[in-house]
Amino acid sequence: MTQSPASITLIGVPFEGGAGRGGCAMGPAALRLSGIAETLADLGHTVVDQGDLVLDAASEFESTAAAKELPRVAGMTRVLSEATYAAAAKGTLPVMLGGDHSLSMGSVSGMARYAASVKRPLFVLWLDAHADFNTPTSSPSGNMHGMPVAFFCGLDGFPQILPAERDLVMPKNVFQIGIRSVDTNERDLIGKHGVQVFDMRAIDENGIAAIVRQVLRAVVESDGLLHVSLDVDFLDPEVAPGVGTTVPGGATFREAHLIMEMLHDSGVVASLDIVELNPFLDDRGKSARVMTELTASLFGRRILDRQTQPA
Ligand code: 6HN
Ligand code: MN
Ligand code: MN
Ligand code: MN
Repeated sequence: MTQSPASITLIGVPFEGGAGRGGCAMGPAALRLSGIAETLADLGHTVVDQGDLVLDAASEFESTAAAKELPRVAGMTRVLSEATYAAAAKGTLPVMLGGDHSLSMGSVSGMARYAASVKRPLFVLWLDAHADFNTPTSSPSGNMHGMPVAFFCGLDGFPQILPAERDLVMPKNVFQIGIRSVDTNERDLIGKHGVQVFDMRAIDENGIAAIVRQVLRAVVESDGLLHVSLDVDFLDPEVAPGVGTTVPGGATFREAHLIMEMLHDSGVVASLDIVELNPFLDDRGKSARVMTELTASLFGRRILDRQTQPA
């Protein structure tokens, strides 16, 4: 867990096959250059960087307009779900250095398997401008980085990438914050399956702290594990321009920072994805540095020795 000194496994996922444009494959290198491993080690954690995954396409699939680069996405999903499960099963906290958001098909599936093995429910906190709840049937783009949540919740419309008996995440255990861009069919799927979405309006009306408390309460009450998936475009483009799918009106650095501090204090975080960083679009490393700063707060960097007050 993030609270006491943790053993952290950094898993580089230099993958951009799920995105509509190139650049995310350079994400792991930019995150390393911004000092993510050293920053976490300085906080007292044990950090093992296992390097970048070697990714191969799964040749039994075909790329289609509805699921672009499916062979590569499927191959990555298989390798990463194994790597994530293995890192968690040996008692470490996996941190995925992405890579586009399709990688959560693998990381969250691996964590779902791990959570089932220790008989605890898995919750997902999705920090993103987008819901990423499309399926190959609903998607207007065919880009699979818009589909990971639907995949790990087990929605219809995907080919069999992982074994049929794989562990899934219940849509009601998925909490999304920061959402401000949802496609028409995707909105219907969200309503039908009961994903818990807090859009930007909810943040403006309630404040971020009240929302995060509600999420953490749900996890703690059912003794769950929490996977955090942080998309660069959760943040406002002025704060973090290094992403291919910017949407105006995003979270401020202060809001994101407070989320990370509250997550740390909760002690329930079991794994983290850092995704969609596109160094080719970044402004002199600004976004990579912001992601490393936020990760440091999630792992216990604090300004004063003061913890989140109980609700
Ligand atoms: N991301 N909803 C759009 C689509 O193509 O499905 C955008 C997805 C963006 C994905 O930001 O991780
Ligand atoms: Mn995303
Ligand atoms: Mn996004
Ligand atoms: Mn703060």
